[in-house]
This record gives sequence, C-alpha cells and structure tokens, in this order.
Amino acid sequence: MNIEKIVDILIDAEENQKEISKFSSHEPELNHENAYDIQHRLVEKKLAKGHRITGMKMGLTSWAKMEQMGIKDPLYGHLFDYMEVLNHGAISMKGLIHPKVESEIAFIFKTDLSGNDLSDAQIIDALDSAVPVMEIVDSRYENFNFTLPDVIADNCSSSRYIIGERKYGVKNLPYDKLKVTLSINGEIVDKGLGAAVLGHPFNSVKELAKMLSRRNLAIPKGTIILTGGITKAFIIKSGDSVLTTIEDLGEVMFTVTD
Ligand code: OOG
Ligand code: MG
Repeated sequence: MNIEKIVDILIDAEENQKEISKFSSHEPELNHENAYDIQHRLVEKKLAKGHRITGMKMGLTSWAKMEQMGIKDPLYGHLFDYMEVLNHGAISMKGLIHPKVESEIAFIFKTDLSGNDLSDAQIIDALDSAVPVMEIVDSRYENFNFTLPDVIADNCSSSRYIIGERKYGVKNLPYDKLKVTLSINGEIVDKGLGAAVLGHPFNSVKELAKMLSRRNLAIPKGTIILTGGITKAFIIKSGDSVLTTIEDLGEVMFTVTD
C-alpha cells in the first residue's frame, strides 16, 4: 500500500471537489492503525502547504450517527484554519462536494490533556470554555460510502465548522442534559441531547485523549475540540439558512451560497 499516493489522492479530491471510491475495496492492507498513519501524513502535508491546525474533532460518537453511517467506533480528525467559519457566516458550495451539517458541543481547554483514563475532574479542571458548533462533513468518498479505515484516512470527513460564541464559566453545566435543535430554513429537522455523545460529551474527550495517547500525543490546549454530532447529518444546498440552538450555550447559524 502506497501511503503517499493515497494522501495525494485524498488531498486532490478535497481541493478539486472530486468524489473518489473507497480505498478499502482495492487495498486489502488498509486497517485501523495504518489509516491513522495516512491521516497523520495528510496533516503533515497540509501543514507544509501553510495551513494551520485549529482543533480536533471526534466522529461517530452518537448512536444517530453510528446508525446513519453503519460504523460503530468513534474516530478522530484534525481541523484547519481554512475550515473555520464564524457565526452568521456564509459557506460556498464551490469548495465542497456533497456537504452535510450536524450540531455539536465543542470545548476549549486551558491545558493539554492526555492519558488513558482521564477523570471528569481532570476535564472540568482543564475546561476553559464551551462553544455551540455546527460541523460540515464532506466525505471525499462517493455517497459517503466508506469503512472505518477509509473515513479515518479521509481525516474523518472534516470540511468546515461554524463556531458560535465562546461561553466561559461553564465548568458545571450538565452537558449530557443540554437540549439541542437543528433547523434548516426555519424548520426543525432534528433534536437531541448532549447525552447522545457517548452518554456525555466528556466521554468523547476521554476517548480522544486515549486514542491520541497511543501515538504519544495530547489534546492540545487552546484549540477547539468538537465532541461529535448530536443530531444526524443533513444535506445542505445553496440558499439554505441553518441554525443550531444548544441550551445554556446559545445559537450558531450560517447560510449557504453558490
Ligand atoms: C464521518 C464523520 C462523523 C460525527 O460527528 O459523527 C462526524 C461522516 O459521517 O462522514 O463528524
Ligand atoms: Mg461531526
């Protein structure tokens, strides 16, 4: 298996909005571990192109998403500066293939977090702020048709994320109980609770720290950490206006242009 070639195909697909077929159908060697080697190489290449890492994301942490995608293991991906969109901003369809939107709770930490067995207390201690976020996933694979190693290699379908206002003084919010709604063009398309994320969004942080520690890495302080979709993901198109409300955290919205 040629990791370098796979990385180049994935980056070209993203940059030129090409749909590709999944690697697992012709690369029998592709597995969970070397898929992360591919993702980390892809990250290196993007850094070399001048992009900057702004955060990390967890994916497939909710039953709604696991069921929608047919995969039952959480995974992580990297977020870059060019993916970030401010609240009330616009997203152009031009840079995207077949984008979908989902609602998420995100955190920013004051210190790096690492370890196989983080406690709630350690997470709360490190917590700086919480942010209502929408993620745009845009798998480079045809019809979002992938296996776990494929989607890991593809940086977990990361494409854009829209950040609401950072909320401070949030250490003891009941994140599992927060109500979340996702509306498209004024109509609620899905609702959920923070508990959709592995029972509690902190569990997603623990899982991320655990997965990163296998590579001697930590959750970086000061960057945004998306804990995973609470709602299912919905297709967006030009002209759409999309809104997420998260109880106690606030609202975040964006529009879609050609
Ligand atoms: C994979 C990314 C999943 C989430 O929050 O569950 C994800 C995909 O659905 O394409 O971002
Ligand atoms: Mg997501």
